[in-house]
Amino acid sequence: MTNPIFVLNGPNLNRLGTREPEIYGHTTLAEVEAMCRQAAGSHPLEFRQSNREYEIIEWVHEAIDTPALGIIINPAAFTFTSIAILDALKMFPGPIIELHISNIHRREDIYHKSLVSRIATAVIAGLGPAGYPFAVNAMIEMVPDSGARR
Ligand code: CA2
Repeated sequence: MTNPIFVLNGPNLNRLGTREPEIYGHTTLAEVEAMCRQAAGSHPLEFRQSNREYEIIEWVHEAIDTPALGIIINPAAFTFTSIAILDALKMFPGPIIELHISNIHRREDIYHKSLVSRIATAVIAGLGPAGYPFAVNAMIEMVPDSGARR
């Protein structure tokens, strides 16, 4: 059994594609999930979204215990506020890709200081929804022994 890739999404991303298309595009989160599954091929993928910090922490613990091959996380606003998610991610021994649809560094100051970046293996920001399948491919290639058969 191949270890799954966890793709975790934070608050408000369930509304992707409905507002601010100039920043986030028109793609919905369901479409982002389909893009990830296509990139993953036969590789197992857990794709989740929550507006609750607690739930995201629980999912990181699940990724640790499973264990997941790697975690791709768009923590959304929790990127800038959640030491609890940072602490949970620190316990995960595998690769972590922090992902943002927008380029957070081109935006207002409040979006500049990610707590997660200091422990992330890699950071993807500004590629739009295309960043997700890019991250899935990168994760599979990052772990040569991932057993991916596509
Ligand atoms: O660019 C990203 O992916 C972000 O993580 C999105 C977060 C924002 O707080 C980060 O700075 C960057 C916000 C997500 C808001 O979700 C929306 C959902 C529907 C329409 C517009 C935004």
